[in-house]
Amino acid sequence: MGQLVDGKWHDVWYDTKASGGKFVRSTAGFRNWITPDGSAGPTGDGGFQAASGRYHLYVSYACPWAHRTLIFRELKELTSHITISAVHPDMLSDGWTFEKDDHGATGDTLYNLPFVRDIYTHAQPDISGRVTVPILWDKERETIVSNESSEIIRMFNSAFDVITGNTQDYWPKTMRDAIEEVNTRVYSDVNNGVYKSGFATTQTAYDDAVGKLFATLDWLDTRLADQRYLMGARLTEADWRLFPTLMRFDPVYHLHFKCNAKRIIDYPNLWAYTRDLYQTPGVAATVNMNHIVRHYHYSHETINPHRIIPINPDLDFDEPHGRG
Ligand SMILES: N[C@@H](CCC(=O)N[C@@H](CS)C(=O)NCC(=O)O)C(=O)O
Repeated sequence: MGQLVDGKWHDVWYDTKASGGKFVRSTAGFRNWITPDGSAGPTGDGGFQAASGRYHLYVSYACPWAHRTLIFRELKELTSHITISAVHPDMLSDGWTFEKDDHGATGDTLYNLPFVRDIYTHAQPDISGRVTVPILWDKERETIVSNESSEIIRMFNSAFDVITGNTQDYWPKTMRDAIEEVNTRVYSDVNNGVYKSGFATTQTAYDDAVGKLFATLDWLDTRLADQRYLMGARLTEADWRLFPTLMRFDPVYHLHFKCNAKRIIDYPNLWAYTRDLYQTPGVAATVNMNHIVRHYHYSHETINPHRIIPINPDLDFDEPHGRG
């Protein structure tokens, strides 16, 4: 774990002193958009036209933010158009690495570089900032298009439709405001809420985060009592943004991040909904439970100094869900 300062690697853990023990996630630095015609998107520069084989996705199977992008790559039939490299699950003093393993870590299939930080300095030699995944890479211009997952999934949702012929829309125009409202609460209290609980270094910061987390899980369980998906009958990006956190909750966050008031299997609607989403064609292939469990327990020395990997519940995500 560390960050780049003027292109040089510094091995430092998250600093929570300045924020009263709270974990504060930094914002992503590359915010360009792939568009069908190469015109500029809502932020960043233009010149990133959708094309088959031009773009590459660097992911960690452990990372919930990267997981969203893998799901959209599957659902939008982009697997033969956007190549991927998957990092090693252990994130230690060198940050994410391209070591290979037998469980899905591929190495850097583009440049054969040793560390993910080398991808950032390849894009910008004097770069400062955290070295995060996912990274959407442009092979033609040899630079990073975006390292912000919420924007990468919106590009995947529509920018390649002419190439793939897949016009399934997970961010329909008429539902955007309502989706945003759910996304905002789910991001703050659930997706990021588990990290705020787990990385808190004061009781107050932990109490605040974990209280909001379970209040929002209760709210979601009630919401899902009489509708199949978060926005009703239609599957949208709101569901795909929540799902990666639900998949990791019982095996990792419950114990490792002290999110232990309840498990997802204790919520009848949320648990059936998690299985429903998991059983959506293409999605199971994006889940690598080995990398998920290994990454958190092995990488976060401040939380689990002896790096013991716990036994974990044997969850059956394939069990019939009875929804829809
Ligand atoms: N805003 C980013 C956040 C990505 C992120 O924080 N990824 C984590 C892995 S789960 C990471 O790479 N952390 C390394 C670090 O913070 O140094 C996104 O959603 O794409």
